[in-house]
Parts: sequence; structure tokens; C-alpha cells
Amino acid sequence: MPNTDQPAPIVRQKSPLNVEYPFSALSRWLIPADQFYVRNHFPTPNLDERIWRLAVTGAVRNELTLDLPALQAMPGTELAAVMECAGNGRVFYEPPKEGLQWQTGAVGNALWSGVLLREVLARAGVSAKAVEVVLIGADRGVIDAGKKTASPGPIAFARSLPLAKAMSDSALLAYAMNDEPLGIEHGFPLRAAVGGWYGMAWVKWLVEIRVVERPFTGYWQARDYIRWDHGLGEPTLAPLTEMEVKAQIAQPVSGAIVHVGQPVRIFGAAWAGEAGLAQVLVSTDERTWQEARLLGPATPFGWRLWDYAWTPPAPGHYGLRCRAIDATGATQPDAPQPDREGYAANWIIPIPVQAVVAPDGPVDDFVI
Ligand SMILES: Nc1nc2c(c(=O)[nH]1)N[C@H]1C(S)=C(S)[C@@H](COP(=O)(O)O)O[C@H]1N2
Ligand SMILES: [Mo]
Repeated sequence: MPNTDQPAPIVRQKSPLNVEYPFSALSRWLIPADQFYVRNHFPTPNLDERIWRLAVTGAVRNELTLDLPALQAMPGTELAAVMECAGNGRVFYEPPKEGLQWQTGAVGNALWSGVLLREVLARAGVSAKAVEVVLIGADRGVIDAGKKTASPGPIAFARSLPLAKAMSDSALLAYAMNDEPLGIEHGFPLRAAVGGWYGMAWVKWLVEIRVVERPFTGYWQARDYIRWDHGLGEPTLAPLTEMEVKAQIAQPVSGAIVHVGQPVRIFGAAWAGEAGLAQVLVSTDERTWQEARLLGPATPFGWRLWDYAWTPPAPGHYGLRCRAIDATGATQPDAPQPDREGYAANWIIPIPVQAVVAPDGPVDDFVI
């Protein structure tokens, strides 16, 4: 029987369609495609696979035009990977930041199948002078001055990958999601899947792959999805790339009532960028941290589910916190980091719950 208690997807914008996954519904490692968040900048292009083609152009020996059967005839590969929108968690900024006010559901884990980008690039023969690979979608539109910067007329959604990432084992041209053909909203017939990177790099509705000899500075690369980089002394603007290390609590939800002396399952997911997740810590008292149990499949680019059993010791208000640590030791921060331009919000957000003395009678759903 379908569970009618499931929280509904949250429509953040109807046109273009932007929908958030209700993160409190998290129960499984893979998020089904019809529940997976949707992030669109322009109206969804409805591509006909019979006439759709992928062009490989630019600094290559042979420009190519490939149809879907040609791509599907190439050696296939699978990548389990979490994709997080760089705007996930934007609602937690104070003061508020411009843009869609995503809570915790602009993230999901799925199994992506397709062809390694480097296999397609190898067929075209990449020039020795190439530095980046630009991924161009079929969707187009005008960004008006209400946004940070207006566009010079209609533009496509396009982002580049440095050549090294484009040639890696974690850059896929995906035609399937969770073993089903890609749905229209998730980029049918072909999208990029870029393990460890924020969602803006996962270009949907791919129609062109252009190999370039200079860094790409298109709108979505140089005007939006950027952050300040302090690594070079004087701050420079840099395109967003890898996801920041992050853990989120799905259960219990904010405002939940829990019972003194009865164990509560704190449950969530955690992920990181290229380095991969190493550890999740949980705090229920704002001072001490305990190690959570990591669950489910451990893959280089998929997220990890985790849980921690907590028994509220006394009545009162508690703030539940989780902290992820990646394999390099990078740790989820306590407070916002400056200069993120409204992106990559990964600081710890406490979940307030109240513990009360248990009444007699049936225990609540979230108590184990
Ligand atoms: N062509 C195209 N690709 C795109 C986008 C877009 O608007 N157009 N949005 C990007 C962003 S910002 C994110 S977070 C992911 C979201 O993918 P999803 O809608 O399948 O969840 O797609 C990326 N690829
Ligand atoms: Mo995004």
C-alpha cells in the first residue's frame, strides 16, 4: 500500500520547473527519479530522440555527430553518485540571499549509466592544446536584469570541465538514471554526471561538447555559480566545482517531540567532493560529539546514509547536530563561510527537538 504519510515534493517554482525533494522522507540509498529534485533555469526542451544529435566540436582532430544508438553501442559504464545543487540550503542564510530558497532537498543520490566522456573525446581526438571541455545544453533563454547580471540576449545552459576531470573515471555522459531511461526533467536523452561536483556541472539535454584551448567564461561559468577563492592571496572569482563536505539530518524533523528514556533514531545522509566521505559525528548537547554509524553501500561518489541512537536523558529542548568529515580531514564548519555568493551552504544547522516525559500508550513512529 502506498504510504500516504509521505511528505509531498516542494514546488519552488512552476515555470521554469524547480522542485525540491522532501528530505525528511529519506529512507533509501537511491532516490527514485520521480522524487529526485529538479533544478531548471529555462523552459524544459522536449527533445525527439530520432532527430537529436550530440556534436563534438572545437579543438579535436575529427568533429563528430553522434545519435543515441551510437552512444549506447559504445562501452557502457555506471556511476553511483550524489548530486547536490550548489544552492541547496540557501534558505539558511541570514540575511537572506537572492535566489530559490532551497531547504535540504536539492540533493539526491542515484545510479547513472552511460558512456565515459573520455571515450567520446578519444574518438574525436583531443588537441594537445586543449584545456577544458564545454558542455552545452539544448535549453535557452534570456537572463533579465532582475538577476545578478543580465545576459546579452538568449543563452544556452553551458558549463565547462577542466580537461583532467573530463578525462577521469567520474565524468559520464548518462542516458539512464536508476536503470531507467533519463526522464525529460532530468535531461533526456543525455546529460553529464560529474561525480563529486555540484549540480551545475551536470549539464542536461546535452547537444554539444566543445573542446576549447582557453578557459570558458560563459554566463554560468563566470557570472553565476561562482565563489570567492582566497587561495591565491588577493581574492579571485572562481567557478564552483567540488561539493563541500556535508551531513544532513532527515529524522527526527525540526520541532519533533521525543520521549525521555526512549531511544530515538537520528538518521540522515552525508557526502563530500572528490575526497569522499570519511566520518559523521552527532551531537545532542552542543558540546560533545559521538560517531554515527555509516550504513549502506560505500562507493567513491555516492552518498552514505548514517544513523545514531540517542536516548533523551531529561525533559527539555535539544539541538541535534551532525558534522561530516572527508578523507582529507576537511570538516563541516559551525558557521557560514564568507564570500560564498549564496552557494555551497554547508555549515551545521541544528534541528530543534523537545524531550518530554513519555505518556503511557503507543510510542511514536520515529521511536525505535
Ligand atoms: N541544460 C541544463 N542543465 C542543467 C541545468 C539547467 O538549468 N539546464 N541546471 C543545473 C543545475 S544548477 C543542477 S543543480 C542540476 C539539477 O539536475 P536535476 O534537475 O536532474 O536534479 O542540473 C544542472 N544541469
Ligand atoms: Mo544547481
